[in-house]
Amino acid sequence: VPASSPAPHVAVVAFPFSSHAAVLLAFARALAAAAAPAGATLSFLSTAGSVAQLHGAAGAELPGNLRFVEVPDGAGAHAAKGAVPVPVPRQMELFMAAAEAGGVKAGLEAARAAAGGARVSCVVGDVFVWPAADAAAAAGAPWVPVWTAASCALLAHLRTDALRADIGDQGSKRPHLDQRLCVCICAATAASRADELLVSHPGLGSYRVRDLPDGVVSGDFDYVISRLVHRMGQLLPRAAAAAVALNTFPGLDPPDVTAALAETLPNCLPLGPYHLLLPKESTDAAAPAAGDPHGCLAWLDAHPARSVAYVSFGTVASPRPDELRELAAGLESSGAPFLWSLREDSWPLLPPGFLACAAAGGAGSGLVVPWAPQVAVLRHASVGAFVTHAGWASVLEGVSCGVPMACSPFFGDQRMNARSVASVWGFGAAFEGATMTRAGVAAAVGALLRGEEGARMRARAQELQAAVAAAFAPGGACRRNFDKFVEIVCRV
Ligand code: U2F
Repeated sequence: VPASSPAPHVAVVAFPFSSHAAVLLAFARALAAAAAPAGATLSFLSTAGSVAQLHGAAGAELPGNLRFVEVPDGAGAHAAKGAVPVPVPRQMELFMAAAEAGGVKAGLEAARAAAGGARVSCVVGDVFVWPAADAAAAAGAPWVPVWTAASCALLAHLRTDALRADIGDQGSKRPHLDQRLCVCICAATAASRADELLVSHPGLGSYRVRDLPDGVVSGDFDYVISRLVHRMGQLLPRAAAAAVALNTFPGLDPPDVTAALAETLPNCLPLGPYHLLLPKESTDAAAPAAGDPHGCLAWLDAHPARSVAYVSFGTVASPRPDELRELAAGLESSGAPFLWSLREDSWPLLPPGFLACAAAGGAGSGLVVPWAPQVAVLRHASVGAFVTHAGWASVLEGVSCGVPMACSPFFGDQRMNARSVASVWGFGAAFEGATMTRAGVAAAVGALLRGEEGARMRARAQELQAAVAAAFAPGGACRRNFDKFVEIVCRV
């Protein structure tokens, strides 16, 4: 930055749901550190609820040049004290309506005020919050979007209109909420073309119609996320001129996916997994004692190498009660020790005596916790298998730790991620039919920990782990792409 130019002021706009905001905050912290020499300040825009959650998270101490700025959540009267909790999809609708009706613009103004009047010179943000593109344009700043999920899912959203024209509406249900207010059902595609490979759609030839994310050709097109990603897919090619950050590393996406994306978005910069962009000290600081209140790492220390199955379904999905019981029984009968991160509101749904029995020790015993420091857990030498919903952050964390996985996708992009894991990359398996049964779980865990197929999957995961390590080594491809990204957002 020339001496006469004002210092860059970068606004980072979060989608304040599921793991999106936490992933973007990791990205923003890395950006703040890298842009500090250019004198940059960063304003991280999210809702009050999300900011409170991020503040509470372990290791979330902010760098001096990064501050939180609140944007409207749109909840208004719904948030009145004592009111019934608003289901998450409704919260998303309210937030997006507010964002479109001037919420992001108001956030940019608040960021400017909080920065002593320094105009926002660049708007970086989660692509989901597409109204940020207009708000940036109105503020005379470029919009540089950050995609948090898989490249193939982005491709499906960019091609939604073409896919609908080809395949039509395959029907099926929308994900529903149970009494725990968690998304609980997978929108299975039952239509006749479900098993067809998408060979006539560049980059999507390895995926079947049934693997496409909800809201592309199946599910409820009116559901908040379906509308959001559809609109985003239409807008992105027009609005994202300078760069698009991708949460992937060179060598992971097959060449046809990369080429198809580049045709629509020529300035993609693969620089993920984003959590690896953080300076090493801060990831280490976020790991043991402070971030591990339930003693997962000490429990893992007591087990032999590659003997434990780690189970987690991310921040939104929960198995149906019947499936939860099957999973519990399957883990017990696998004979393997397991560490299971499970929301506490699901504990009463476990089979009677399961928790006591799991804690008793011996074969098939385990530790059930409401939250685990997942990255540190997956890095631990005793973890040999990962039973996951195939949320994108989890897939990346698993592969960057070289852990093979068994995927039980629930909704959204998870079926597509599971298909990639099992059929494109080959470092895991997917539960076919999308439900977990006792026998299926026991077999999958046993195969990953002890079988020949599991050994092949582990070897494949370790190859990709090495590719991640190379991409993040000094001078590696992700480091170079991140430098480019920093240079773009610091141009004032
Ligand atoms: C949505 O994903 P989720 O938030 O449900 O799942 P992930 O993308 O896998 O992210 C979960 C994160 O939460 C962390 C874990 C991941 O970074 O390390 N975590 C943890 O630290 N401890 C725990 O006990 C449990 C989780 C959506 F549902 C997916 O379909 C999308 O792929 C995803 C990205 O857009 O967002």
